[in-house]
Amino acid sequence: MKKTTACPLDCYDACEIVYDDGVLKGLKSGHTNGFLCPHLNHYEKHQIITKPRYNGIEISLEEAIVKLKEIIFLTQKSEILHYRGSGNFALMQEVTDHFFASFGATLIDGTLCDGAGEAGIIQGRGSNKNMSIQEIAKSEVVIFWGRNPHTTSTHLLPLIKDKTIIVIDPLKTKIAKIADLYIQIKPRGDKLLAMLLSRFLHIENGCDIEYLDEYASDYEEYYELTQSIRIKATLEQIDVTLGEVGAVLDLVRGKRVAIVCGVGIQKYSDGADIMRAIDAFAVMLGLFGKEGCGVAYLGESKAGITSPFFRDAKRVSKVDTEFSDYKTLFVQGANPLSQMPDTLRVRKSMSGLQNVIYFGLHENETSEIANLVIPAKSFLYKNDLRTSYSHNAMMLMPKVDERKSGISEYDLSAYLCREFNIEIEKEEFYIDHFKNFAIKKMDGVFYVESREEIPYQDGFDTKNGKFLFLEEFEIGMDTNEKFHLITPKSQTSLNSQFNRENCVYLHNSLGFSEGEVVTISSINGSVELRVKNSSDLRPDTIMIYSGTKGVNNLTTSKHSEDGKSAIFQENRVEIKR
Ligand SMILES: Nc1nc2c(c(=O)[nH]1)N[C@H]1C(S)=C(S)[C@@H](COP(=O)(O)OP(=O)(O)OC[C@H]3O[C@@H](n4cnc5c(=O)[nH]c(N)nc54)[C@H](O)[C@@H]3O)O[C@H]1N2
Ligand SMILES: Nc1nc2c(c(=O)[nH]1)N[C@H]1C(S)=C(S)[C@@H](COP(=O)(O)OP(=O)(O)OC[C@H]3O[C@@H](n4cnc5c(=O)[nH]c(N)nc54)[C@H](O)[C@@H]3O)O[C@H]1N2
Ligand code: SF4
Ligand SMILES: [Mo]
Repeated sequence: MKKTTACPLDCYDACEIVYDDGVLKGLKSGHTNGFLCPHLNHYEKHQIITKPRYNGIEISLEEAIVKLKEIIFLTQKSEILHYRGSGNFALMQEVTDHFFASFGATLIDGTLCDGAGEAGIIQGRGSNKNMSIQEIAKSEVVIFWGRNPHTTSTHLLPLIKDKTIIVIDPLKTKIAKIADLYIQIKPRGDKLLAMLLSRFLHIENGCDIEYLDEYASDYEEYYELTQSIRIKATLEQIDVTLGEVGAVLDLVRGKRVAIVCGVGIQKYSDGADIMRAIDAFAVMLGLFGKEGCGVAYLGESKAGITSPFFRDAKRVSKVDTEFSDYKTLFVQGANPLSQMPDTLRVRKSMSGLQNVIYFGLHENETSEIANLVIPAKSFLYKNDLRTSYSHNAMMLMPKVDERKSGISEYDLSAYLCREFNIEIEKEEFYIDHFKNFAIKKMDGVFYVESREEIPYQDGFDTKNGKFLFLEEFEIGMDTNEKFHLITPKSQTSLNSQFNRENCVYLHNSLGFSEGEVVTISSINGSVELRVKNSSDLRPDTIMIYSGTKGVNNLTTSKHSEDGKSAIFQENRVEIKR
């Protein structure tokens, strides 16, 4: 029998799916027009963990959850850490927070993903409300600024066919190759470029003055700030020409423009300021609150919804978690030994743990070191629902089939709550709680009620309703001779799930042979990888995809200045034969 559900992965598109007797297909009438990406087309072919194990020996699921109970019982509450990742993005995944927080364990906060950019957005606008895919469809010009749509947002592609496309990215992505204008900027140069664009827009009388007077009255002060930038030296530093700056302005002036940003721009300590400077350029153009205009980023997929699972608890950052402060670590839907920054630190910090419990679908670096492995049920075999960052719908994800192996997050939490005398409601109670934030509209689809189709129509959510421009900034670029490292998303994996990449990409001109093994090193560590040559990179930049084993040996566990976020592209690297 056909049943409708939605993809649970942490992806912009949040596809609706029809499940028909073991076959997954995109829902034709859905937000994503009926096609799924390879991750979901091959979803059931990826090997998953079916058998629980303790100290390497297979045990039954019943034995595994009893073992989990014993471990929790025998550890002091203050020595238990619950670490949840974004392997499954649906709302019921958080039910384990309810148990662990009520029990008195420590939980995590901070982010490995979009936090720096989000902080910059909130500083400027007072809130983080996203431009939806439907609004991007109404624009005339789309600027892909540190976003790679052929890999991470394929459902945007049919919507932008006839539009003017500008791409700003150090990597010549597929979209860059077909763009009307492509700027191969130096990594981290975006804040300065955005400020220069604002400055020249003002010089050329291109600002939307009426809009600025009403919603961003400090624009003259901001213009003054942009005047402190030395034009020639800065353009050289970010490797952009004056002609390119002019070309952007020529293409956007008077047009409905969508600036589609990704996480690529903000994997740096000043990621918040970078995002805020891009937002400011959009404000100077008067792009907010209008149809087909605005800035799209990841947004907040849970905007307008309060979680029934939130409890006060001690929380530590997932960016630099000191695992050695704990005896028992419970990892759910995450692979911290690969995806957290500074893997060598993480591994050392985890080495003193008495118990590592891995609760997930696939084997990976973290399941490898776990002494208790509990298989989860995939989204097809449990009840859930989800919202998205790229549109405002709420999608139901009912169980579409039965599978004996694995346990759902709800069932595991309900068991633990029962054993430790913690109250928990029935599963339907929580599903209904979430559903109550949505209303069914004319098209028969549930939408999160409080989310607006076009946000910021009546100004911003700051105290005085006006956009808050940067008042000071640091250049953020340096003269370091080492290579820039970029770590974008791969087409074949979803971070460390599915088929992971295993190479380092170098510019042809560097003279390395295809397949040669090189050592890449930073102040944090090193990794050996095979070379793939590419002419799509800048000669000063090397690329290792997110999810590649060992990539995070190279990255720092420092936080972004704002937003409690990891900064995967802060460190410079060297290449050795
Ligand atoms: N296939 C696939 N899809 C995914 C994922 C995946 O792993 N695989 N991951 C999902 C997740 S968790 C997320 S957060 C999203 C993220 O999706 P995106 O926002 O698209 O993120 P990235 O691929 O990290 O970076 C996007 C682009 O930024 C560029 N970039 C890097 N540094 C800079 C810079 O300094 N300036 C500029 N202007 N550009 C820069 C990169 O070259 C890349 O082309 O994707 C989601 N979708
Ligand atoms: N160098 C570098 N590092 C990065 C990034 C980068 O761009 N560069 N990107 C960062 C970003 S944006 C993100 S979001 C993080 C992601 O990092 P993580 O949150 O660690 O995500 P994944 O690597 O996808 O691991 C997800 C795990 O969830 C499990 N899983 C999947 N579905 C379920 C389920 O239903 N239940 C349970 N219990 N488990 C499930 C899978 O088996 C898998 O082990 O990585 C970050 N790390
Ligand atoms: S990973 Fe993204 S594009 Fe692929 S099916 Fe899921 S939501 Fe759609
Ligand atoms: Mo992410």
